[in-house]
Amino acid sequence: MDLDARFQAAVNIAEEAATLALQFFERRSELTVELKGLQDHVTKADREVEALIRKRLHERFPEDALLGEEQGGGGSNDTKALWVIDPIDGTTNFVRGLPHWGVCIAFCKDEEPELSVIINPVLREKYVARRARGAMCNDRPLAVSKTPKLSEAVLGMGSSKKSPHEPYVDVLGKLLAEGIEYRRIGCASMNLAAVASGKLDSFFEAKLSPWDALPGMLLVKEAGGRCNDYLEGDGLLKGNSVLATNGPLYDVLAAAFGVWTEY
Ligand code: LIP
Repeated sequence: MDLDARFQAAVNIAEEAATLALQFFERRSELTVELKGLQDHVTKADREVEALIRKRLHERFPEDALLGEEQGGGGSNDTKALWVIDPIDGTTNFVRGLPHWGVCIAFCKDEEPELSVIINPVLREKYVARRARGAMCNDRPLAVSKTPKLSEAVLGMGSSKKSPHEPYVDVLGKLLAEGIEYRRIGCASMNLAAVASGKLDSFFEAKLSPWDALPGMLLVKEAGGRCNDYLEGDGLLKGNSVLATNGPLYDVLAAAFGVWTEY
């Protein structure tokens, strides 16, 4: 299987898709915003960007399976060669004109993430990662932070209507008592890119889909970070929680958030 060809194709396709997404972003007042659920938005931009990515990937690698936020796919028997696509991660930010959103593509071979690309065209940031070959932003190597303790940490936090809000409030209160600062960016991939870049020390969200999680988690791992095993318990099909850290903070945060999963 030619992973080098797939990596270069993913970069080129993500760049073309990000250009289209940015055109929609600049004309977002013309978009009709639909609701998939409470505070869960979708527009023509999401659908057309995903359609473009799918078209280009199928043209190049017709034998590969595709799993995307808007069109689905990727059944349990499609794990040998699977593309995972979020055409616009951070749709709520996108429709409101906030800059924290990204076009996300990852490729998994036998359920092992091999490569990922995340592009934020507003901030002009292109993140790439290859398994066992590192992570970069705009061709510069990424490295996680070295923050050793919670009282010095800035944590990324995410939540949605996919999970009850009580645990989020409860655990956040306990962490604030430990001295943390936190940021609520509203886009999983941009949180994970910030962890990989050393700008945040960790990111947690109780339930995320694979297209939100896998591209950025590979970035964090390849930048020297430590993450939970997202794919355990059939995460690729059912989703899972995400804890991505700089390493030194993993155990204390896994203990704090571990209570979360017992709710
Ligand atoms: C979003 C994630 C975010 C989560 C939202 C939503 P989308 O992805 O990036 O972390 O809290 O509920 O899932 O739907 O904008 O691609």
